[in-house]
Amino acid sequence: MPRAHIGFGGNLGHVEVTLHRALAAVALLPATRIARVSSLYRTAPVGLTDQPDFVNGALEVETELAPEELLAALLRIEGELGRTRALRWGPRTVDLDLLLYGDRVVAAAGVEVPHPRMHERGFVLVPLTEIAPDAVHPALGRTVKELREALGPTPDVRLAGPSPWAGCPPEGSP
Ligand code: PH2
Ligand code: MG
Ligand code: MG
Repeated sequence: MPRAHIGFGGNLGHVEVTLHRALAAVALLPATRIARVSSLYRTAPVGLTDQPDFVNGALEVETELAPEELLAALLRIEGELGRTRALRWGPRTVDLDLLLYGDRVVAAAGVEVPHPRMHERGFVLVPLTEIAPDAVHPALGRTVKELREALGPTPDVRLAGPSPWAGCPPEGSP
């Protein structure tokens, strides 16, 4: 089954509750199974710095949904959890970004995979390295771990504790 990686984050409202609900919604998508979830990280805002810190993480799914279908589902979940798009890079209740979809490179209207800025961002690469260090960025030809190392130190990305989803699903479950 194809394997995809999703970055998630938020900085408005009860962030950890909202992220938990977002993960629950992903777990309920058709033909989709959550394989790994990273710890949660408290991260300084990037882009627009005058906003609250974010909580960020990453997850890995196995899915039969096509990249466009998965992305549409993530946008729907964002909307259901109160996401509005007032300001580019501005504060949000929840953001679900499709980072990687196996070795697929997709550049179509509304769908860009790998995520165009993932390799520049500590708040993406630190959690992603935790769950998928050997995943290869198909456009750059480098592993997630190599991309993370190329960033150097990331003091703005601090461990905020294990995700409540750590260990889900348990080792060996189908
Ligand atoms: N998302 C952005 C812009 N800036 N900064 C942090 N720390 N975490 C994010 O998830 C984030 C951001 C746009 O998606
Ligand atoms: Mg984003
Ligand atoms: Mg987004």
